[in-house]
Order: sequence, then C-alpha cells, then structure tokens
Amino acid sequence: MSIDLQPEAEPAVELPRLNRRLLPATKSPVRIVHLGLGAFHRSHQAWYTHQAGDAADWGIAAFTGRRPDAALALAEQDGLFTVVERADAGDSFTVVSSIVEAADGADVQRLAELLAAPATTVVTLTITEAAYRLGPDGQLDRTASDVVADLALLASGSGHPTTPLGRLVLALAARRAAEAGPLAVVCCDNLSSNGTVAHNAVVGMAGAWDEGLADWIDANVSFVSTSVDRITPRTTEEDVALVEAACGYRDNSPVVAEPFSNWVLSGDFPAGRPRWEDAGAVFVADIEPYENRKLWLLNGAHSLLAYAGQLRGHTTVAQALADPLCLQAVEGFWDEAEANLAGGGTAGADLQIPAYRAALLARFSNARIAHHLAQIAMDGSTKLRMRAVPVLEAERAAGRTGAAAALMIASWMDYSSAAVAFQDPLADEVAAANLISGAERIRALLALVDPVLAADAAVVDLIEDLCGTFGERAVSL
Ligand code: CS2
Repeated sequence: MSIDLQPEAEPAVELPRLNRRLLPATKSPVRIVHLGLGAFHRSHQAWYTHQAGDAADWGIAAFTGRRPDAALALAEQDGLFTVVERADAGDSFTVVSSIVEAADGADVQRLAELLAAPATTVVTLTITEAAYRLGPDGQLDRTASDVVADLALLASGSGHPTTPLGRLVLALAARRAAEAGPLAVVCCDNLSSNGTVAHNAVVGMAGAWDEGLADWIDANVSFVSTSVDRITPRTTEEDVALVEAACGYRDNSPVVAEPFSNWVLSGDFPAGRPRWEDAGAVFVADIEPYENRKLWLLNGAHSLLAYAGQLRGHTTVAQALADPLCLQAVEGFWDEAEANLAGGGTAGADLQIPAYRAALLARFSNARIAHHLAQIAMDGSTKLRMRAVPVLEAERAAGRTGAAAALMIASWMDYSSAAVAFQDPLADEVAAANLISGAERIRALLALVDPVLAADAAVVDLIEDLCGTFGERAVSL
C-alpha cells in the first residue's frame, strides 16, 4: 500500500516531521517483538507485516542491538519510516507503520515486560550471523568472552546482559514466570537451518544458566526457519533529502531497498502470526533447498564480489559485477553451487536456477542501488562458513576441485591482509594468522573458517595457489 502524503498546511519553510497524524491508520497493538532494529528489518519483516491483511492486529516493538541510535531516530517519528523502493526506472515511496515501539536494546526490562505479555506471540531476530556464537559442533560456544560475561550476569541476578542471546533468554525467563504461554522465535539471519541455529544458541544459553528454563523453552518455543531476501544498502544523507523533496515531509530514517523481496518460512506459530502471505511470504515444509539457493547463489556471489571487487578497486556491487574478471569468478562459483543444489538434475530444475541466476545478475546490476562492498565484507569468517564452505565440500565430495568456491576463500584471505579496516568477530585471530607466511598462513586463516578443511593439505595448496588472483592492492575503506 502506498500512501500519498502531502503537508496539510500552505507551503511552509519547515516541512512536517513524519508522524502518525499524517496517516489514516491507528496504532496496532504490540504482538511481535524484534531484536536487531536496522535497515534490513525495516525493509523486510516490518514491510511484510505492514502489508499483511491483518496488519491492524500486529504491531512490532523493535529493539536495537549495540547502539540506541536507530531507536531514538524512529521514536521521534512514532516508529514511522519511508521505504524507498529503488528500481531502474525510478523510486516509489511507502510509509510503513508496523513498528509501534522502537526501543534501545539495553532496555532489557522493557523487553522482559513485552515477552511476559500473552499478547506477544512472535519474536523475530536479525542479530547478525556472528551473534549466535555457535562452535564448530553446532552448539553454543560457552567459552566466547561475551557469552561468559552474560552467563555470569544472569547467574548473579544483577545487571543486564549485553548480548542479544542473553537478553532474549532473560526475557524468556520472564515469560515462563508469567505463564504467558508458547510463542515462535523466527530467525531472519542469513544462516543455513537458521531455526536450528537459533534454537541451539538460545537453549544453550538458557541451559547454561537454568536447566529448567531450557526445558521450558524446548516445550513452549517454536523456532521457525526462514530464508530472507531483500537488498538493502545503508541509507545516505542524499536519501533523506530525496524523501523530503519527493514526499513533502521530513523523515530522518528512510530505508532504501530494491523492489524485489522474498521470504520463505518453515515451522509452527503456536500462538498465531500475521498473514504475511498477503505480502508474498511463502510457507513450506522443507526449507533447505530455498535456503541454500539463496545463501549460495546470492550471498555467496555477494561475498566473492565484496573481496575480489575491493581488491580490484571497486566500491559497489554493480561496479564489481561490471568487471569481467569478477563476473567470471561469480559465474564459476554459481556453476559449482548449481551442481550441488537439491542434488542438481531434475530436482534442481524445480528451483528454477537459470532464471534465479539471471534475476540475480539484473538485481546486482541495479546501479541505482549503491550497495557497498565494504558493508558485505564484514564478518567474513562467519559468512564464508555458509557461503563458500558447503559448496567447496560438496564439490570435493563429488571428486572435483571446488576451485571457484576456494577462490572466494582465497580472496577473503587476500582482503584480510590488505584491508585498512578489517571487521570480523575473529579480527584479532586473523591479524595474528596474517603475521605467518606461506602455507602455514593459509592453514591458520582457513582454520578460523573451518578446522576440518584446514587439515586437508590439498585444499590448503589449492587456496594458496589462488591467492593473488585479484591483485594485492591495499584496500582503503
Ligand atoms: C549481504 C546480505 O551483507 C551481506 O552479507 O550478502 O545482507 C544481502 O544483501 C541480503 O541477504 C539480501 O537479501
């Protein structure tokens, strides 16, 4: 639904700030709690909720992660914001009203209060791939320093947890105490089997604190897996000015996204959910093929372009894709990924891979979306585990080299030593590995991504040979 908003008064020097008086809709009651209020949540889950036929029944209370800024900016305009859909042909503007409360993630008391309310039946998460803190065994890494710190805080009963997992576990304890009933946790981060990942992380954290709570969560909380998709670059000052000029109101928090969006979900909602299918969401029994298609083809190509592209001096996805060397690398990786999607062959045809690949080329080439490679490059050690490693393993299991998937890992390694500002949860370990030279460096870096692959000398050799493919220029961000 697009709303044509015009300032009511005669042309004024100061435009009205976006506010609910400008909208026909009344505020929906909070029934969804979101952790990870950022641009992607707003262009995706908030957008789907806004478009649902029963949107009037489903308001979102969205909590930020590390900083309160996004909540403060949104709260100033009643949670309202403009989604700018940026197509090749031009922009269109929609005011989204599903976020009815924007809160600082540090306000754990409010989070607990909302989860203790029976009206809250859905919790959605975009807390980043790295925040689930799972070790190589797929279980919570109880030795991670922030996990240790939060567990100590939970055990002492004083002070507030600082990780999203710690905060969620504390709030779930409040729901259990209030006997507020079951609910669904919907993971919207780009991880394979993300419902299982969220389950293991949350139950792992709860169990390390209170076994009874872990049992209660197992019995009452459904972890829904999803595949989420909508390219959403960071909002710029120009975007803010553009909304002002086009819409006639001041919005300090617009979000720009491509017109395409996709949401595939699998799992139970024991206490109800919005009719997201009205906005095009799809509910399936087996999510894995959709998940892999998106994680490998879209996100895998993104990571490859992020590292190769920056090494070649490019700044955005569209620029990198226009470079024949980068495009060739992407096509090569897609060929390897495609061969392993849903077993290839006829099952693969159901996923309409050729059409999906063609659509991706068009989406990535949308030069009006300035999707910065530096934004995608972050947290590579975690992202590569989902984007490169499964394809490399599948290729090798099939008796092939997996050179195109290995090239993604090699370009990450080159980037890790070239980037001026390298951001990663394992940045210290990566820096230490980069002090080593030769094959030992490759082995040490690879061990941070996947210890099993690092023990395979042939893979280490392959990656060492591929390093330097895109040059070794210093990457300044
Ligand atoms: C990107 C994703 O930053 C990244 O790692 O690959 O955010 C990507 O843009 C989205 O998954 C698109 O749906």
